[in-house]
Amino acid sequence: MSREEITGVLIRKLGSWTSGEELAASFGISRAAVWKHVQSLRAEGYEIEASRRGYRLSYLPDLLSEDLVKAGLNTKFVGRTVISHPSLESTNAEAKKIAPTAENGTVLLAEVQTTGRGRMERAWHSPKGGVWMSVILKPKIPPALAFRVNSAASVAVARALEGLYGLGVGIKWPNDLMVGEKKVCGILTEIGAEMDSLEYAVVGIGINANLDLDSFPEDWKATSISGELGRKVSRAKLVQRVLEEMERACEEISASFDRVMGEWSARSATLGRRVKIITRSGEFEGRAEALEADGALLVRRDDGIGERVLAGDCVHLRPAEE
Ligand code: BT5
Repeated sequence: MSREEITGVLIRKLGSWTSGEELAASFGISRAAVWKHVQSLRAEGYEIEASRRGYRLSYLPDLLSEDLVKAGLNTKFVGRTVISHPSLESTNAEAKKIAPTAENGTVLLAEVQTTGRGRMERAWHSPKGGVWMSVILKPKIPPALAFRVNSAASVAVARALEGLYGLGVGIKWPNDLMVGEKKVCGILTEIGAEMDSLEYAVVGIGINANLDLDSFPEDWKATSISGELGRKVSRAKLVQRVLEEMERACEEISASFDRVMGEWSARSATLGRRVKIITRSGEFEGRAEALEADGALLVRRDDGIGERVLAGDCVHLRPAEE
């Protein structure tokens, strides 16, 4: 019997009473042990009333605890193991440590990251209220196709944000999720690989969920879900939906990647725009013309030459042309 199972029962019966006797009997433990679990849940912020009728959960805290993320999660393998930390330097750094031995679909969460990272060693601001998460995936694909995991993740988060909140989400190449011109989510995928096989992919997802953006520099052009909706959202529900969509998109990685690519293109906030591309070897401007099958962005320079960009930064210069 685990605490997780008791929480699961209380969550399913949110707002109704369950007798202590019934809980004790169904999990084969004493009533005193049930009471101990209830107290530890209360200490975490769950509001649980106790009376002669038993226990009644009346308030779910906005926590990314293992219990809350797993209760009602509808996946086969993503999120079977969930590890939650109050604070970590970076969920990606921690995930890479455990990835070689972790099971496929393991999820790491932190309420706060002290040194969250973006691409190219940039800092990712990760205060309380966001979703800072890494998912360890072990798809059976060659390392050359690892970019597919990244595309699948952006499509998955976009599907989740749209499905849950009706937010129109665009994907800015390579994989920033935008509401209008503002960034709501960043994704950083890191891999471990042998010559011919991918050992693991750590997909780091940072979603500005319930964040007040006053502390964010204006020039980051960031937004948050709560800022867009004017209300806070349940982060546990958000994580669940992202994990469900991730699993679906993962299954499409090998079976029907065309569908992911099609959706990635259809959701692209970059195609058709004038962009500035910044790579390690320099920068240039042009018009973003197409997304290619290997994830490259095809940019037509002003002198007519087409450039395939596989890695780098892309700055949107003007709104999409009609
Ligand atoms: C990204 O990098 O967009 C990838 C961010 C991935 C973060 C997740 S959180 C869980 C996991 N663990 C980690 O340590 N990381 C991953 P990039 O495209 O390089 O964008 C970074 C830039 O975005 C920064 O230089 C800032 O300008 C801006 N920025 C930083 N924090 C932000 C935030 N919370 N929201 C919006 N923009 C932000």
